[in-house]
Formats: sequence, C-alpha cells, structure tokens
Amino acid sequence: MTEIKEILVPDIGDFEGVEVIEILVAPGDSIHIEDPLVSLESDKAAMEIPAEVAGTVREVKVKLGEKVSQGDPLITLEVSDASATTEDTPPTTKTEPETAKPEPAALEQAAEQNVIQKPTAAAAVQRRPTPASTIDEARFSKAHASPAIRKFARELGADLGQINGSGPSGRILKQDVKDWIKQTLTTTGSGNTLGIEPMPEIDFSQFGEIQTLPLTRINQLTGKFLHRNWVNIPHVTQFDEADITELENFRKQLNEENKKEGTRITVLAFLMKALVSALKQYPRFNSSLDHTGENIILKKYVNIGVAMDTPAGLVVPVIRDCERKSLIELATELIETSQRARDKKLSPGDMQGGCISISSLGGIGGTAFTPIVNAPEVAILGVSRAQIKPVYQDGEFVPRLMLPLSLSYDHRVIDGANGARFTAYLSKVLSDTRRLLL
Ligand code: CAO
Repeated sequence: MTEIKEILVPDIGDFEGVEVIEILVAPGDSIHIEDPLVSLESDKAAMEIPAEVAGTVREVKVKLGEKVSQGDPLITLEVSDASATTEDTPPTTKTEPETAKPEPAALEQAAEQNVIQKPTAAAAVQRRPTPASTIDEARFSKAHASPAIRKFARELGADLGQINGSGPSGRILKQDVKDWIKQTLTTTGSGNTLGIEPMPEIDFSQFGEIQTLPLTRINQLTGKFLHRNWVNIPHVTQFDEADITELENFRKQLNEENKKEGTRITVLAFLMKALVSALKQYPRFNSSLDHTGENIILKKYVNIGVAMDTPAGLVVPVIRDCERKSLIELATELIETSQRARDKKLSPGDMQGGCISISSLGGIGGTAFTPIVNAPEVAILGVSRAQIKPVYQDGEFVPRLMLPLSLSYDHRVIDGANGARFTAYLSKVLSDTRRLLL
C-alpha cells in the first residue's frame, strides 16, 4: 500500500529561519533512508537533512533561498512499503491521506519552481556520447552525490568519479557537474584536456612483489585539484633568496621573551607579514581571474592559505584577515590551525577564501621547488630550508642566513618582470623587517 509522508525540518538546535542552500532531490527520485534531501545553512553551520524513510519524491515544498525552521514541511514522499519506515514514526514525518498523483506536467512545474532545472539546451547537446563520457561504474557509485545529481550526471554522461565536489564534505553539486561538462567539451576529444593518451594499466606484479594501498580521501581530492590546476594554469616559478640573519636573531629574541606565554614564532609568521606588505605593493598578486577569463578581480583583504602536511594528506587552511593581525596573533593562529588540521577538525569553510598560499618545506629541507598555484589564487610562495652561506659584502665574504624562495604564479595574470619584482620585494622586507612597518 502506498502512503504519502511529509518530511519536516527536524530539530536543528537553536536555529530559526535557516536558509535552504541546496535541494538535492526532485519529484520522481527514488530515495533511500539516510539519502540527503536538502542542505540548510545558518550563519554558524551548514547541515544536510537526510531521509528518515525510503520512497519516491512526490513534491519538494521548499525553494532555494527560502528560510525554514523546525517543523516546516520539506518534501512529500510516496512510501510504498510501510516496513521501509523506522519502527516508531519519526517525529519529522507526518502521514497524509493519499491524494491523486499529480500529472507529470505538474511534477515538472513543481520541479522548476523549486529551481531544480531540467537540462538546458546546451546540456542537451552534451548528451551526445563523447569519449570523455565513459562512466567508470565503480567510481561513479562511490562518488559523494545525491540521487538527483546522480540522475543528472547519468543523463549527461558525466562520470561522477572524475568530478571534484565543492559542496559540504566534498559533495558533488549540480554546478560541479555542469563545470565538468563544460571543461570536457573544450577538450580535443580524446578524453583529457591535453589530448594525450591516458596512462596504461600495468600489472606490476609481473616484475616483483607489490602491495596496493588506497589513497586517502584527502589524497584523492587534492590530487584531482592539483592536476586541474597544473594543466589549466600556465605556471612560471621565480626563485630568489632573502637574507634573514637579522630576522632570525629577532625571532629568537621574541621567542625568548614570550617563553612564559608559550607562543612560538616561526619564520612562517614573518613570511605572512611580508606577504601582506608585498600584496599591498603589488595588488595584482591578490586577484583572481573571473569566469570569462577577461577580467581580474582585485581583493582588498588578505587571507593566506598555508599548506599543511598531515598524516591524512595535504590540506591548505586559510588564515583570514592577515592584514589586521599582529605577528604574535598570526603565530598563535598558525599553531592552533595546524593542530586542528592534524586532528582532522578543519571544515570545508576553513579551506576557502584564500588570496595567496604559502607552502613551507623549510622545517624539512630542500633548496628550491616548484609549488602548484592554488586556483582561483594566482600565486603561491614556496619556502625551503634557510642555510648559512658566504655572501660578498663590502669587499669580503660574510656568513649570512639565506632563505630560498620559490614563487609560482599564473602567467596569464602576472608577467615575468612583476614576478621578479615581487620576490625581490619580499627579499628586501625579510632582510630588514623594519620595512614591514612602512
Ligand atoms: N628554514 C630553516 N628552518 C625552518 C624553516 C626554514 N625555512 N621553516 C621552519 N624551520 C624550522 C622551525 O623554525 C622549527 O625549528 P625550531 O623548532 O628550532 O624553531 C622547525 O623547522 C619546524 O618548523 P615547523 O615546520 O613545525 O613550523 P613552521 O611554522 O615552519 O610550519 C607547517 C608549520 C604547518 C607549515 C609545517 O609543519 C608543514 O606542515 N609544512 C609542510 C607543508 C607542505 O607539505 N608543503 C607542500 C605542499 S605541496 O606544494
């Protein structure tokens, strides 16, 4: 027997008037228990509302941008088997007498009203199978996406396994699928953006003993993201050195003075200060290309991403409003953020909104490297291990502590001369930290 159940907004804590930021299902979708239905976002948190019963979506009762509170209706579901519900009727569902099933046209209208758009004409063109649309079923089924998005991706031949999710917890959103399709359509037709052959599958066991280890979720996400940036951005890396002999003396003195408070200032905090100053001097480094690729968007704030090595993989949390923070505040926030990164306590929001990134390998070693730009940012500063080197000054060689800098930038936005000016400026302010006061 078919029953109609209404899914209501559950108890979401002390929140009233929470915004619907995403609708993850459409009329006609079959959903299972725990499938996410809608995403809500307050100014403090984002949350998904999961299905507490399985069934077929009959009507979506909310619209994108609408504000909802506990008890408001979200979705009506046709539940064909009463056993699909939990034993006690959940407090967030309400049974209604069955009414006549809406005509398909009405369903479509409801879907449109709820901004779950049908594929556009452009998308319809994308239905033509292309080599890139071959779906890897295993990866597709593991992808983090709602039933509506799965259906949408299937209609367009989009392989969810190849798409980076930009939603909460890396969930794939409709826009991600559209972006992927757009990018795929601009390929040469061989299934990747460079038009080169994919890597061959090799059975390494024929050469000796092997062990297969799965990549962590962070490894997989980061890998896709880095690959995208590597092939899309024309990178140039500018190398330079900064004489940090005085800075190091000052740093040690500060750490001595702050011993009691326990705040440890590393070179990284000074680098962030120096970047704030350099971005003021060269605002083009604090920009992003807009979606047309014809304009750059200059940012008046300075949020710095810091690459952090954690047991689960590389993460790049963003330290916000660096232009308003003191050296000690930056140092404290770095310690606190790297601890949260290692404890896997960062949220997706902590990783967004960066203007430029720093990748510091100085604590480990190396003389130089070529970091990959963290798009939509246009530059990233790589830092290697400082070493005492003989520097020729006033007719003699003197030992100075030299810090290697490797600045990668997007050559579409920044030309070579400015790349060199930027690192020369960084070198100047790091060599004489009084200049940071100017
Ligand atoms: N030269 C010489 N010594 C350096 C240095 C440098 N450039 N940078 C740091 N050090 C020293 C520190 O002073 C510290 O020594 P003390 O204990 O004697 O003070 C030691 O190395 C360890 O520093 P740290 O790495 O713990 O601290 P940090 O603030 O420099 O960096 C963090 C913090 C989170 C960025 C770092 O731990 C990290 O994860 N780095 C890896 C980043 C990464 O993976 N990048 C690659 C991304 S792919 O492009």
